[in-house]
This record gives sequence, structure tokens and C-alpha cells, in this order.
Amino acid sequence: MKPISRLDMFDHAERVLKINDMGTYTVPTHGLYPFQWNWDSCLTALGQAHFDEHRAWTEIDTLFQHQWEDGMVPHIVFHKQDKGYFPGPDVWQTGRTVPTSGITQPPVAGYVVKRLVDHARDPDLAEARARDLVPKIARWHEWFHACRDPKKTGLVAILHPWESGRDNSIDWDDAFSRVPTDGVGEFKRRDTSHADAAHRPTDEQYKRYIWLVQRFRSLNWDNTRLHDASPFQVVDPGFNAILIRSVADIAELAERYGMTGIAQMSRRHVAEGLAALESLWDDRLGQYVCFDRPAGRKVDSASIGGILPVFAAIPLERVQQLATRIEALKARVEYLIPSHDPADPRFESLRYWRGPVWLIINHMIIDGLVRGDVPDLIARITSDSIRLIEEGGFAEYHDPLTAEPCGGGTFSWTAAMIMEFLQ
Ligand code: 2M8
Repeated sequence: MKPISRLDMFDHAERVLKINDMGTYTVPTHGLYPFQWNWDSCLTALGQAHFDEHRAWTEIDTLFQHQWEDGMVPHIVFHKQDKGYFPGPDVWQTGRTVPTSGITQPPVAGYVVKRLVDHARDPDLAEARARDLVPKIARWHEWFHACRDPKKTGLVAILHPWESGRDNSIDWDDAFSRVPTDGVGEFKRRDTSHADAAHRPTDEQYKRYIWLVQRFRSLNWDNTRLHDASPFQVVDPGFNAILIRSVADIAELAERYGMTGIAQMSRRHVAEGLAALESLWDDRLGQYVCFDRPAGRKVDSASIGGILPVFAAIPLERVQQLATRIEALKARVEYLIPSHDPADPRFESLRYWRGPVWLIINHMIIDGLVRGDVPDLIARITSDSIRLIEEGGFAEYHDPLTAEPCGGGTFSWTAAMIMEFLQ
């Protein structure tokens, strides 16, 4: 791979976003992911806004055109047929005119919309588009609170590892081992024909992914039933932090636009979420950990999901502790921040969400660390992120030890995040 110079990097990133632009939505990368993915799209809009604000808003509008009647925003919108990805619409069978998957993804939309508004070069455009999106995003947030926190604990559960966005994280290993594989027929994975199988989830994990899809499909994707019917219900601190942050950002925009009902309801959820998040703090690891709902216990796994809460308005003392946690990781990798602690024997530097660095995560963590008065650490994470691209190109993710590019290449959210780091 030809190294990418820092001087040319911003323009190069813009080219990547244009290559993946399908007009009204952007694919994460051609081949491996040929549809619109929920959080990819929102984070990609942050990059698009650097050169075309209209285009950035369209990206999010398109996603919300496929919001379900119950409020859920699906994790994939299958705009066009493409046999290159498994599982496609024929497996999901959600019965929508434009097919979608039946599960969701980390709700970054609220955060992204507020960021687009705050950085807008065209504030009138931003306000008009945000006014339209705020009630839709608030409905999605309400869906989370109603359908993924039925006992009103203040925290939501994911029902499928794909919902977390961190598909094969070590966090899920335990809970996932209780998901059966019986009744899962033969299928042909497509991902391993685009990317190195050694960088991807295992076949065994794929069977369980599909078992859960089949289970939810058998319940007609009725979200009032899926939570209790799922053997996999994990409360991920990272996912919840993203939700809490987005709800807080929507509260602020709603207040600005006189949408008082949304603002009040959102503020209440933020307060409840932040209070409940505290129950996931782990003193031994010095970070947050997941909670396995059916098993009724915390998960002993030091992943990036437990550092991501810095993205929400957690107490300042916790921000400092998480900064210390990242400082400790510095000695174990060449490039921050590994998605799992290398001190854990289960760490794998090349395998997807079990170790590699993801620039979207670095972006959110940097954003949160700003409250912590740790400029050197922020500078270090930023420069590591840029060095990864210099050495490994615009890959989906990178080895934190060697910068080896992994997964798909020419990747939208990696390009978008670089534009944010370089701004
Ligand atoms: C990965 O997930 C998809 C399933 O949604 C897959 O592997 O097929 C994850 O990295 C996820 O976070 C991301 O949104 C998606 C597209 O980039 O790929």
C-alpha cells in the first residue's frame, strides 16, 4: 500500500467519501458493505459536512425515511439488491417496502445532528433540517426506553451483538455462548470473500448471529416481544453512553427550538441513565463493564465499551479515572486506543472488535476527554489516529501494534473521522 501523506490526507478522505456516495446515502465501503448502515451513515455525515453540508443532511434524512412505525431506526437499509452481503433481505424478512434489517445500532444520530448544527457554515439550513429531525430522533430514543428497558432500570439492553456495532467483542463471549445454533441451516458467508477471514468473526459466531435473527423473525419483529424472548440481553456501557449523550444533545436542541415536551422528557432520561450507569463501574479494572441481564451478573471484560462512557456526562472523577485507564494502555500498544486491553489473554490484535483500533471510537473518546483537562492524552490519541492512516491507509480498522490495515479498505467512517481530526 502506498503511504498517505498528511498533506494530502484531507483531500484523500474527501475522495473516499465521494467514491462511496450513492447519491442519497453512502456505503461503508463497496463490496463488503454495499448498503446503508445506521451509525456509519451518521458519522459519515460529519465528514461530508466539511465539503457539502446539504449532502451531509441528506445522509441522515435518508436514514430516517426508513424509521419504523414503532420508532426504531434499523441498522441496515437495503436500498438495492446486492448478493455480495450476507445476511440480505431474504433472511431478515421484515416485510418493508424498501427492505431493512430488524435490529438497530448505536444511536449516534442525536450527537451528530447537534454537532452539525454547532459547526454549521449555513445555520439556516442546519436549523431547518434539525427541526425536522429532532422529533424523529426523540421517537427513536423513546423506542429504546420502552422496548429495551422494559423494567425501567435506566439502561437499555442490546439483543444482538450486531446492535452494539462491536460485533465480536470479547464482551459478548459469555452471553453469546448461551445462544443456541440448532435450526440454523446451511448458509454462505460473503464477508470472508471480501476481507481476510482471520480479521473477521468466526463461523461459530455467525451461526449464533443467524439464530438470533431467526428467533426475532419468528416473532414477526414485534418489538414489544423481542426483549423478553431473547436469550441475549446485554447492557453495554458504551452503547448506553452513546444513547445518553444523544438524548442530552437532543434535549438541548429541543429546548432551543421550543420543543418543550421533548426537552423535558429527554432530560429525565439523561438523569436516570447517568445514575444507572454508575452501577456498571468496576473498581478493579478502573473502567465500566457490561451487565449480562439474563445471568444477572457483570461481565469481566476490559473492552473499549467500558471506556466509551466518557462520551456521556459522567462525573468528572470518572473522566479522570478513564484517562488513567487509557494512559495504562499506552504502554501495551503502539497506537491508541485498542478495542480490547492487550493484557487480557483473549485480546487479538487483528480480529475486528477484539483488539484493533477504530477511529470512530477514538473520535468519541476524544470528545469526552475534553471535559477532563488532559490535552496531552487527547493530542496523543489524535496523532496516533493520523499516523494509522499515514501508515495503513483508510482501512476499516487497524492493528494497534503494527498499524496493519484490516477489514475493508477505502472506508467511509475512517475518512470522515480523519476530516474531523485534521480540522
Ligand atoms: C460491522 O457490522 C456488520 C453487521 O452490522 C457486519 O460485520 O456485517 C460492524 O463493524 C458495525 O459496527 C458496522 O456498522 C458495519 C458496517 O461498517 O460493519
